[in-house]
Amino acid sequence: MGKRAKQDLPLHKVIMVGSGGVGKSALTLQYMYGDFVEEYDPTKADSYRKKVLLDGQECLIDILDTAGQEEYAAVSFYYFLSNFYHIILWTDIKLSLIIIRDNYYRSGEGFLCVFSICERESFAHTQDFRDQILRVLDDESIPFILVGNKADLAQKRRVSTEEAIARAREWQCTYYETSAKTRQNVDEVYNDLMRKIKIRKDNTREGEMKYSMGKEKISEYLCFHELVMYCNKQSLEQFNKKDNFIDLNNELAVTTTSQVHHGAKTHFEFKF
Ligand SMILES: Nc1nc2c(ncn2[C@@H]2O[C@H](COP(=O)(O)OP(=O)(O)OP(=O)(O)O)[C@@H](O)[C@H]2O)c(=O)[nH]1
Ligand SMILES: [Mg+2]
Repeated sequence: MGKRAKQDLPLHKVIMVGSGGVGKSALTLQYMYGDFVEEYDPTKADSYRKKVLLDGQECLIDILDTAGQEEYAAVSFYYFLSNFYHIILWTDIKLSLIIIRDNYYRSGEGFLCVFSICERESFAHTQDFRDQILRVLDDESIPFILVGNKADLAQKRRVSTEEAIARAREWQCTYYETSAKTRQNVDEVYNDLMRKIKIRKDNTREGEMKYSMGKEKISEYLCFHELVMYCNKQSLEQFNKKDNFIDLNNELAVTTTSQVHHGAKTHFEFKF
């Protein structure tokens, strides 16, 4: 790779969505580190960044690996909030979770919507994820790929390739079958999504994404018990290194992880 500074490289932001246990983390870790993780450790929210070559050009990929099991996202969010509130109503948390999830989605430039070919329920849930994403972004042309994972477990298949292709055709998106275990189609699916993101940016004025979030829009949400952290670019970069926030439009950070507030208190202003 060349000597170009990391901050000059184009950055493509990918979000992994899908039900719990379908292999979002396993795919991410296989792509990032070339490892397959056998154990199932449900995710709260993790983000990864890596310098990659896409069609001979250096770029950065940012992957946000989300929680498929809502309880896990809720638990981490509860611990985070409980540092600020003594009494929190569960309904507030549920509402806040939806808002946080919506903000996640707004920060994404492309989505991998993953199900397990061995589990029909996870295939059914892809419709919910698709609906949520389109509701938030209001943009049918958002780069989006349907991913049928665990293709190595052919004897346990419960969703046919034809059925998945039919859904992808209906959504006018691409369908891949992957295996985080054998690495089948793992690089291909991330590269294809980055290509779609890049084409879209190239076609949009100065690479500005239509769904970038403005401060005005954020303020609409502040009437809820949402934690939104305003910060300057320097603090954002500091926290970037800790991998525990979501970069929104280069000036806003929202997070559900409990670790953040320890360092963040001095740097961020909390608004409710
Ligand atoms: N055989 C096989 N097992 C897989 C594959 N992908 C994931 N698994 C296994 O499935 C289990 C769940 O994988 P995860 O990657 O943790 O699932 P997840 O979608 O991140 O789940 P949440 O974080 O709860 O949303 C783990 O035990 C993985 O080892 C695959 O392609 N093939
Ligand atoms: Mg996970």
